[in-house]
Amino acid sequence: MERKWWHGKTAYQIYPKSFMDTNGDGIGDLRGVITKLDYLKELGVDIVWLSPIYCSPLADQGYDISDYYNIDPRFGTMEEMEELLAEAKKRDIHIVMDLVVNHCSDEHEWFKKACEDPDGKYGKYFYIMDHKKGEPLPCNWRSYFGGSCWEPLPGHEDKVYLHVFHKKQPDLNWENPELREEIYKMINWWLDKGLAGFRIDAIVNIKKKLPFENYPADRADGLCSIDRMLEKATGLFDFLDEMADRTFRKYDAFTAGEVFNDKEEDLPLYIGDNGCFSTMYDFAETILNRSIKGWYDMKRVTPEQYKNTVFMSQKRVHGVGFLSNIIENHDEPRGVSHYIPDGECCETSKKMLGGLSFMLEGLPFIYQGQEIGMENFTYHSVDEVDDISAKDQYQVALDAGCTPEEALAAIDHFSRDNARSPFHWDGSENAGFSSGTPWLRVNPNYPSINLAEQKDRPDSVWNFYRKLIRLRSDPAYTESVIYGETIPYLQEQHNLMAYFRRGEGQQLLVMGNFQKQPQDVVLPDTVKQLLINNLPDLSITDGTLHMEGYQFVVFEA
Ligand code: TEU
Ligand code: CA
Repeated sequence: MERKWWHGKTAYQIYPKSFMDTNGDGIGDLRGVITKLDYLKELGVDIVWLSPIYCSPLADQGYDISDYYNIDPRFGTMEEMEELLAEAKKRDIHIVMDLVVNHCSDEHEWFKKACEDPDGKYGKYFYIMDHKKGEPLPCNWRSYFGGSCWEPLPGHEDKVYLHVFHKKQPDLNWENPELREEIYKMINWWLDKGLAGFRIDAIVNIKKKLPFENYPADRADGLCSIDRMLEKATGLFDFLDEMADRTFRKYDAFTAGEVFNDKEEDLPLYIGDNGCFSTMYDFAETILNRSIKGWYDMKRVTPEQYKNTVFMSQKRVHGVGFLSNIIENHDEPRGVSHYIPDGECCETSKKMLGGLSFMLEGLPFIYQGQEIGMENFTYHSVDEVDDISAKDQYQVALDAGCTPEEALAAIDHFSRDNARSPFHWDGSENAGFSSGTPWLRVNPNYPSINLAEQKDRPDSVWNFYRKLIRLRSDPAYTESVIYGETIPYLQEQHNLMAYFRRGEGQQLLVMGNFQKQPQDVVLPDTVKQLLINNLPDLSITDGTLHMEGYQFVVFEA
């Protein structure tokens, strides 16, 4: 595997709408990001991914872009974006934007023109099909956000358009070379501006299995998951390779693919030495226990499942490429609320989870607030929900026969709002996020979980993350922490997640006691110096480590 400049870095995802509001309108903005660059530097971050800030009606919080070449005024101006790039550069921070090109907004001028003249140039930018009222739709795919993925084309009763996400996110037709040219031009325009690269949204969806056809229905609505189509689609890499050649490769840009539904044999094509992306997220743990029925039917992930799944991913990728490791992002519950059993979420367990994920092979992405241990919040009513996906899943649960309380409980845990509530800067009103009314409810636990409280407290979650980042960037440990192979240790021992990172001439041992109860662990006799411990004490007798509940340690070994 070829070594790259970004392998030893630490990345950080900003969800701009909820990061820092500087003008009191309740919406986080680019000025807010600029004012927090020193904070990111202090934490030790090298690469920053900004969720979308392009012009957008925000039907899906910016993942519905109406103008790829401009900044939404709610987030700021192009001048501010340029200032951000320049200020970040001064601090040696690389800025990465979201590339959302499976679809655009229905308010993008391409779609408006397509509605004016479906048979003209722009009609061919989308998937528009003839459809007579009362006749079956072109296919029975269910959009990710619920309902059919076909919607009547505005102004044309006899036509429908495809949207695999929300109806305000019409899919772009990648089969059309003219459309692809538009996309490449736009990507290069941004890279010319000095952008380091992109996180690439929902990219597997750009290749459709054509012609459209039905697959067996998997719910009472008669529709089927998009997954069925993705399993059958072939030829994705023709598009991805062309895109990489025409854009990323020319700039040596950093790219992180949001890849779901990947086929086992495709890993090298995505992230191998000549792959189309630099890296892609490891979602193996993220998708554990998902159910075709919906969120209401999803079970919690056990520590054993977590461990075994992570080890499988690590094995699969070693020597091939570099995955990106996360415990959460803007689409997922807060990692600490999801992977740590209910009632056991505390600073010690938060540090353990962060440590276990951070010490793996791959590039760690911290999602804003993760570094202070932000948690899910509790919904009191469905009216409090903003997330379009959660709204749909509430209805899915009701349709399946859940009571309103059960349906609320399902979205309470999985709603994307959990991760999108504003960042807790301090204990002042609105957690120091905004002087106005925040666009989304601030988690009421901010007086106890906030950055100001944690910064000067040496044993805080925040200071623990800093230690992890420092270890990653310490050149003395590059061969083990960055390039070492992950070798499970005592994998059979229940609720113990332990592994070696074995590299040229050096080895580390990483261990987390993934339960509330203490447990004893026999240490290998190679164990040397202790590098990290999430508790003040360490108790070893006769080569056995007595681990407290959720204790996490890293040794040289
Ligand atoms: O998410 C993509 C996404 O959620 C699905 O593509 C994914 O395949 C599915 O959940 C797996 O089961 C991205 C963004 O991160 C999200 O915020 C957007 O809403 C979405 O794309 C549409 O742009
Ligand atoms: Ca603002």
